Amino acid sequence: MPSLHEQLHPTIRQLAELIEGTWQQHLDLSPYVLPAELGYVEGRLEGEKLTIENRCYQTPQFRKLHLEIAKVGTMLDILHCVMFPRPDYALPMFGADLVGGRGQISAAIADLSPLSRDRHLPTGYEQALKALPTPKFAQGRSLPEWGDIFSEFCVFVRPSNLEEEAEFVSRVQSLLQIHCLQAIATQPTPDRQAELLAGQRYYCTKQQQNDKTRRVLEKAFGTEWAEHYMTTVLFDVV
Ligand code: BLA
Repeated sequence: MPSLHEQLHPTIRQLAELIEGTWQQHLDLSPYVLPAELGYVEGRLEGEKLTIENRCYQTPQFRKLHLEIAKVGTMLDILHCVMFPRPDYALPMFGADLVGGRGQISAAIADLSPLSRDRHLPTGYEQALKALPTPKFAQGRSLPEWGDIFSEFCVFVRPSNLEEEAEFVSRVQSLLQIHCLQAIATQPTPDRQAELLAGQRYYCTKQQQNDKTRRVLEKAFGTEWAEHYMTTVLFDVV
């Protein structure tokens, strides 16, 4: 059996490798144990096999680093990644989602989303993000109505060709590099824990409203399983 990684859309596989490589390069990773039975799962969606593979770590700054790849038969390849900060670190939430099918990526989104009460990114992040080249994509997509969690630096596009796919990968690489370097230079602020926890709850509650994700999971695994997975693995509220 070839591994799931080898069967993925090349851009999705490239991004998965880039994310894991960047984590290994900059962060002090230890294992993060997922709830039982949820590391590798298989279900069926309209006769097609849905396979999900999870990679999870924790670090001194992050309570959970989650990289998930999923494949629905030959139709749909998905990369999902979220970096959940420990609430005593005033860090934003990194999130990325790449959804592709039949050779075409239909949705590519990546952001560093603020969790603080004032909904601003820390100054160091703002400066570094403003210094990046402005990404140019022919087909920008508009955010769903739950998308008020994302920052002004969020990129949400349908890449038109291979150059734009590469441009998206490069943007994610920049976001990850900024995030890792800022995070390891950040001192904990335990007095802000309640505020940051509330920000993380708000973020997760909004992401749980993504009906497109929910529908895929419900069709393959049922309503209850989808709810459990979305609230304990994808966007667990601490
Ligand atoms: C969209 N997510 C989607 C779509 C699917 C999934 C099928 C629709 C694609 C399209 O409109 O072209 C499915 N995504 C999944 C599944 C998983 C997944 C099944 O992660 C997991 C098993 N979603 C995230 C994260 C972000 C995110 C971290 O998981 C952002 C940081 C965003 N996905 C996101 C957004 C959309 C989307 C904004 C578009 C939603 C819409 O247009 O209504």
